[in-house]
Amino acid sequence: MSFLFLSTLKAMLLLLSVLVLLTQPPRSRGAEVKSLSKKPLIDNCTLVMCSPVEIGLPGRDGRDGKEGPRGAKGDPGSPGAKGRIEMLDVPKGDNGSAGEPGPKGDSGLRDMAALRQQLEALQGQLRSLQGAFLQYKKVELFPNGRGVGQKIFKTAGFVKPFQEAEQVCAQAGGQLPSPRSEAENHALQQLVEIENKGPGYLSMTDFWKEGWFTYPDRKPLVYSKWGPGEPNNSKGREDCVEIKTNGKWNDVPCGEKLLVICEF
Ligand SMILES: [Ca+2]
Ligand SMILES: [Ca+2]
Repeated sequence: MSFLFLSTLKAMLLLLSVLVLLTQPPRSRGAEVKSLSKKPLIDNCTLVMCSPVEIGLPGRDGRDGKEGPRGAKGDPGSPGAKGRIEMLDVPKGDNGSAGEPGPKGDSGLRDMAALRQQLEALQGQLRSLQGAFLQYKKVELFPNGRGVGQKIFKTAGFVKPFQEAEQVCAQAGGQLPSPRSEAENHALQQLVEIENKGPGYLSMTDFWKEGWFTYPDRKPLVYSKWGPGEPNNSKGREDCVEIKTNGKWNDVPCGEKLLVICEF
């Protein structure tokens, strides 16, 4: 019984398959057979269309697209490799020995020679001026002047009271004589002798303290040539000093008119 049923079922399924095949269009069947026989695997479209698999195989690469916009500036690159010289890292060598001195220049020598010539010329002019000055000094001091060291004494050739004699010398830029050595006193003595107008005035007085003679700046004497018994302040009114023809000093009244000699 069951065998009979199964045989019947197989027969019905076979019959059903034949009916399905017969109901499909003839062109569709032919195309399917043709495509499968001529392009088995290369035509992907055919395979996709006809294959029951849902995810198809990758397609061919497409054509390159257009060039895109310029990109942003990239980050700085890493430092390059060390250069050749640094890589060698050769230590610094010692200084070389000094070279031989070059030939002497002649510019400095020319300057020195020019300066020497100028110096010799100035020295010649100085000697000439000194000679001219000494000659002029001799003439000026003859016969009523004397030079002693840095001092010059010269007579005015006339007599005056003490105060007027002081004024005469001051107006000439000098003062009455203040002999501070034997040489200076001797020069004054010569002038008194040459003028032959009697004794001459000296600058010292005892105005400020009787019997205590000083220079005009009130400093005490450093040299003196008083005659015997002088100063005696005769009659109590002798406060000035005269130098006689023998070079001795004597205190006298300041109102006496004596030879004016100035010290410069
Ligand atoms: Ca006196
Ligand atoms: Ca006297």
